[in-house]
Amino acid sequence: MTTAPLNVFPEALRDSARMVQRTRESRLTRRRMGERIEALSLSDRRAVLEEFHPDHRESGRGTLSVGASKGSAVPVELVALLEAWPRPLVMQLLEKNRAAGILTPDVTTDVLVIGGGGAGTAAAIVAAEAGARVMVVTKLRHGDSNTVMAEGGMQVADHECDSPAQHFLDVMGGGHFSSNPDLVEVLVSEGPAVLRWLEELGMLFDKYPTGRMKVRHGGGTSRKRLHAAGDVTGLEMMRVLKDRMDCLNAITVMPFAPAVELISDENGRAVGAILEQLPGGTPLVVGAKAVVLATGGFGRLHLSGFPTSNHHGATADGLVLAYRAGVPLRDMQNCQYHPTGVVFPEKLAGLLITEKFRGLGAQLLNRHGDEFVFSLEPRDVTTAAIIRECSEFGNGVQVSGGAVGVWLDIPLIDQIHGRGTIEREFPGRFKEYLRMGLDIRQVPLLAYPTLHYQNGGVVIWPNGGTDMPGLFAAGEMTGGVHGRNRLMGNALLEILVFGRRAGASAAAFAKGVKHAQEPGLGHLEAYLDQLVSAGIQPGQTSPRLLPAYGTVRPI
Ligand code: MEZ
Repeated sequence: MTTAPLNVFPEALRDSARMVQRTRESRLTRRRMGERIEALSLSDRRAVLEEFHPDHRESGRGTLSVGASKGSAVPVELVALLEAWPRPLVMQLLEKNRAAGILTPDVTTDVLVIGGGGAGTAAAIVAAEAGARVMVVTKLRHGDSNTVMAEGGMQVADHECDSPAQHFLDVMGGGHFSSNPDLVEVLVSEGPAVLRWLEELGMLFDKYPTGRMKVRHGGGTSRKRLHAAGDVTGLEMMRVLKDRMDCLNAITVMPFAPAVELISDENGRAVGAILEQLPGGTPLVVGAKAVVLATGGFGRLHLSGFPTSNHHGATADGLVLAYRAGVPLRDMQNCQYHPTGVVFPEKLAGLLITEKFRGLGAQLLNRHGDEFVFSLEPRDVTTAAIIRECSEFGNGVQVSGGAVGVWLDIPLIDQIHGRGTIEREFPGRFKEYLRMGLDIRQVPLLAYPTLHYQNGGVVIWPNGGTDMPGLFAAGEMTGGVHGRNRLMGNALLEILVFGRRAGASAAAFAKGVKHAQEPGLGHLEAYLDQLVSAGIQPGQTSPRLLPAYGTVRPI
């Protein structure tokens, strides 16, 4: 047994890392004999979730006192944003609107897409292909999003042993039967067509030499249906989406132009947005016949102080805009903590260690090198079991600075599938960790749950529409597809299925309407009235745009 690679760990971690090496052979033998740690019973799952999943902490929960979902429990960090006042630039334009009775747009388009990740880009492509004039505005650069950070893959039921019906059952069960079944039906039924579309666009999926797609298991799935491009699936997806958009040569993209408020007409229809261009904050009012919101989730709010796997722009901007316009939210109290975020090295804390490692056999182990949970439970269950192992049973590995974690035994993968598998299947992470001195063919990684995904969001209809006429939404900022818990690989599918639908619906809607006669901020006036009635005075402002520690330097 070689111990040299373990020297990369501080002294305090090495003894425990050695235990992982010591128990590996016997764990492998048990696996070869078909023995595996039992999955939890439904009642045990419920018990561990209720006691240890962060969603169940009273301290993290607040109640909305205004808006369409008044009375609902949502994370306290989100209450602060939804009950804040508009940004100063919007207040100035509100005064202008009050004086003139109208907010005249600086530019117009048919379809305004807010957000340049996978869902927004898919929506823009489909809307432009349907003949609409399309403008994409994005807070950072086109493509900066959780999409490009998605590693492990996309679920699609395309193999003989599988079916959309089976996929439907997995999504419903994984979400504790709380998803909107109409949305789930759309998700799973359109999966195979989305896969074909991506192949036509040139996306390079993992395949056997025969051309057959490789598929893997994800947590909580009854079939292998995870399609991946190594461990850079989202990056590869975004590559082909951006290529397609560029080739259309018909879509205007404005980077560094976050939307800070919607505009509406006298009938309450969404008719554009106010942008606060970075750096400097120059306003731009965009008039549109239809608007698609696809701004992603809220990971960078660091709920309950958790680290996050999310990109810097994930600050719930679209939720704020839609909520002020009267669109209700659902399942907001249910957040996804990915079971395996990086603990060591500390400078990568919270970054994703993809579930694909577990899909290929990597096991979760406590400080004694013992497996304590079936590694492919649904995500919320695995997360709760890790937190219990560390906090209740004291079996976590302590890192200086107070962090704690459990081991993910990655070297096991090469022993199960043959040498070279780790390098081939995880080309991105393999090189990244090697640069940090961690050869993941030889050493396990230390992991702990990290805030990964917003399960809930704005209520949408199967066509991507919302309760506000002219406003469509797609992707992580929407709720209902995953219910209270998302299974791995369904987010990349969702952004494309519902991004495409929102784009098609917005283009069709735009064809049937004219630009607003009296664009303005009537919806905002109504929301401010509610804030005042609830005794909420000006002070905090939202949307926040960047986490407190984020900066955008002049370029
Ligand atoms: O869907 C996800 O969140 C995903 C594929 C994550 C991962 O572990 O790679």
